[in-house]
Amino acid sequence: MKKSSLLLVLVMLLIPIVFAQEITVDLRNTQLEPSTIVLKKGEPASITFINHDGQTHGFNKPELNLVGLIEPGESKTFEIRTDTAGEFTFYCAIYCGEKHYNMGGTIIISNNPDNVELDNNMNTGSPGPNSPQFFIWIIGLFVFISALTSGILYHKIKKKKLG
Ligand SMILES: [Cu+2]
Repeated sequence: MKKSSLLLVLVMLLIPIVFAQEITVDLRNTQLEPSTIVLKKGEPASITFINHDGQTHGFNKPELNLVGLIEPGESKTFEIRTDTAGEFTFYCAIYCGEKHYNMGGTIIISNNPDNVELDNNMNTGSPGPNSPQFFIWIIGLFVFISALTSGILYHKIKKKKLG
C-alpha cells in the first residue's frame, strides 16, 4: 500500500473518534447535572459520570449499555448504545437516601439532535458546525491535505533534479 493511501485510511479511522459524543454528568446531591442528554443516533457516544456524593450511585439500563456502579468520588465512563432512536429515562439503581426515587435522567437519541427542544439543563452531545470538535476536524483535514500536497510536490522536484 502506498504511504498516501495508508494516511487516508488513518484519517478515515480517526473521523469517528473526533466526532464521538462525549458527555460529562455530575452526580451531586442525588441529582444529575445535566439530567437530559441528547445524542445523535448511530454515532459513538460516551457518558462520564462523576460522583461527588458520599454515597454510591448506579444505573441499570442494559438497552443503553448503561449498567454499573459509581462509587463516592469515582468517575466512570460508559459507552452508550445509540442505534435506537427514542427517549430513555433511567433511574439510580442503588438506594442513596431520601431523594433516591427522584434521581434519574433522560437520554434522547435522535436523528436530528439540533431540533430537539429541551426544557432546562440541556446538553447536546452532537458536534455541529459550531462545536470545537468540528473545527478540530477541519484543521486536521487542512493539515492532512497540505501534508499530502507538499509530499507530492517534494517528490516532483526531486524527480526533476535527478532527471
Ligand atoms: Cu443514587
